[in-house]
Amino acid sequence: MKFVDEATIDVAAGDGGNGCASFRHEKYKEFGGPDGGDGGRGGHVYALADASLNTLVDFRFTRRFEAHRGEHGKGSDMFGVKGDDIVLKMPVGTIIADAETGEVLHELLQPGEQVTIAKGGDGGFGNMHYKSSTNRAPRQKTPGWAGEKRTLKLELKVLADVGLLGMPNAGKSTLISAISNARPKIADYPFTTLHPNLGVVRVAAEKSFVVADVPGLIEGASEGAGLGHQFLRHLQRTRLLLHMVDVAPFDEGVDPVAQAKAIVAELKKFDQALYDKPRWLVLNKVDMLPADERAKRIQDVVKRLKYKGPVFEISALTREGCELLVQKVYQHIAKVHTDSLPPVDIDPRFVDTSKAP
Ligand SMILES: Nc1nc2c(ncn2[C@@H]2O[C@H](COP(=O)(O)OP(=O)(O)OP(=O)(O)O)[C@@H](O)[C@H]2O)c(=O)[nH]1
Ligand SMILES: [Mg+2]
Repeated sequence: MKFVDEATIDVAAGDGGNGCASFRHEKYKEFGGPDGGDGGRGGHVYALADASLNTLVDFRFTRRFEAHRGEHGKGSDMFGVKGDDIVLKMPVGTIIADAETGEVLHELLQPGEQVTIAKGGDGGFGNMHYKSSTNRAPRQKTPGWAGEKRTLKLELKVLADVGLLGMPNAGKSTLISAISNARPKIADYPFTTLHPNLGVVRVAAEKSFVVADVPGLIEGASEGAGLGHQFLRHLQRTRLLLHMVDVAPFDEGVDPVAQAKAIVAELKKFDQALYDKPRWLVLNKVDMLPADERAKRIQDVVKRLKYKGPVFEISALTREGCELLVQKVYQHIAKVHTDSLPPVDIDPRFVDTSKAP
């Protein structure tokens, strides 16, 4: 399942510096002539396709990017210094369009591809530029040209990296709301979620992944029980499944272990490849367990499930354990991601964005 991640940003290239009008004043030298230098060019704004990024979430935190202006020209033949350029790193596949007209300006297709998205203004001419045989003392100078300023809409079609799997009411939608920008409906009745929701999780600057919340799965789904199991196809291209289990079911008669086993059986019936994907156990609603029984109850669930992989104890409601889960998921995704990428040469000159505001 694809969804479109979007961001709108303002970019401003630097204005050019003004040209200077000045005359050479030196001892014993009369009529020294014009020596006003040109202004420096304003900084450009570039977009660079970076294969290690997979969402546009960073552009929702910083929305405005301005390159420096060029310096003004000075006397004694001094040209203004050009303004520094800035480079905005974007995921491969980003479509850059003019926000007002909708016109597509660029599509970043190759890792390392770099395009200019706002051109710095040229510096103005100093008066030394206007010197001629007929005008030996020109006073003309021109101001610098303005840098381009525009509002851009960025769009990226993203695929989910991680899928949430579990019984209705396990807390899948609560978790995606806690960790991502998605705000699906949450309620204490089963089958609240009828369609998959995708959310972008920002782990840190330039570190993010996409998570998919799907409807609840129940025993017999392969025969059409509940909402069936067709929606599981949305998880087929993910790299990791989080199996959410409610460890404190409201109904005392419900056994979390039996529920978890039923989910795994349904998964296998749907698709062997999905069943074979890495799957981590996420025990949710630990806030509902009495403190003195918590460790024992969790140990019991893990033991009876004969589960050997990573186990997380969380409360999607209070957010306990969610930060750790997010960090571990990101490490896993980033590793799979880089392992599957061909090596690319990115011109190191363009990688440093430390000067970006
Ligand atoms: N106490 C507690 N309640 C939780 C927790 N996580 C979710 N809930 C509650 O459990 C109920 C179900 O949560 P949802 O997030 O809608 O569950 P879901 O897995 O998305 O359910 P479906 O969409 O029906 O499949 C809601 O009333 C939530 O407030 C938790 O960690 N602790
Ligand atoms: Mg839900």
